[in-house]
Amino acid sequence: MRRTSLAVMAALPLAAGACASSGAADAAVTMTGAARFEPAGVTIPVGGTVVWHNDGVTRHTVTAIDEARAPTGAFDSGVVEGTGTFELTFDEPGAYTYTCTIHGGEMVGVVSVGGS
Ligand SMILES: [Cu+2]
Repeated sequence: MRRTSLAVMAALPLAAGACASSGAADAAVTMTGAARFEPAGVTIPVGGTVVWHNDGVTRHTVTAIDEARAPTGAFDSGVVEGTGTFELTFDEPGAYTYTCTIHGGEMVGVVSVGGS
């Protein structure tokens, strides 16, 4: 788990520069022009922060959904423009499935909080 966290932080230079602060990201997810969340699954500790980064010009959202793929309202980034980021801290343990409302079912990810 720890090794994974370090690896994803290294892939996000902007966040890595803020590692010493309490606001450092515990996981980073890239939103790609191919309509994927990469990696699609991340695990963070309770109270951990995930940063999503849009690596291209395609617009995306990070929107929580339930098993029926319906929005839960738990979180919604709104539109994240190309090269933009969205950051969220998870204070409750659980598995949070999310999608991009622009690209739909093909673009799905999950954040596992306190899963280690
Ligand atoms: Cu998208």
